[in-house]
Amino acid sequence: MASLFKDLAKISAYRDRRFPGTQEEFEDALLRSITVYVGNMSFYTTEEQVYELFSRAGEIKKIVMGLDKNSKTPWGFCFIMYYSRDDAEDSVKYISGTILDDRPIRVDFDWGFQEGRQWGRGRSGGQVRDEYRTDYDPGRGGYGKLVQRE
Ligand code: GTA
Repeated sequence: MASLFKDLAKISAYRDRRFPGTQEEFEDALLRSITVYVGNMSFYTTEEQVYELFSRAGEIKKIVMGLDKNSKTPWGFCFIMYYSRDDAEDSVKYISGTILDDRPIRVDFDWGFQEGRQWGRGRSGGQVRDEYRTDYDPGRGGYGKLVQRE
């Protein structure tokens, strides 16, 4: 395995509160996973654009676009499943931080896609962190949802 990702502290800052296992199992899943999560995407970015960029790291098995629970439309994140671990690692190493639709995207190892994980978990239907956002971000629906309600 590539040495960069032997250090668990570097592998992911994100912890999924809904992972059905121990911390050790979670870390083990991240080290073996062939799935990556992509965040900070524009709501307007399409699956075709994601495919085009991420297939540069290797052959893609499947893409699942993240959706708003209410509108069922793309909501700025997605999961990408590769066929090989090396390709998933390349995607985190080389594509994270690059620009897609004028935005720096974040690519993170993911423990594995399961049905239901494509939905935003925020009370508004979108992503949790978008609810707390206070800046105006035209690519992600304007102000954060809580600010919009004030
Ligand atoms: N692999 O970084 C990630 C990642 N993120 C951010 C979401 N997902 C991710 N997967 C990987 N890496 O399947 C996945 C989730 C889920 C789907 C949608 O995307 O596993 P979500 O973004 O709507 O919800 O998920 P998630 O991930 O559960 O929320 P998050 O960002 O961790 O927030 C958790 C807690 O932090 C909440 O209790 C919230 O109250 C609090 N919080 C988050 N952001 C803020 C903030 N800015 N201010 C205050 N509190 C905050």
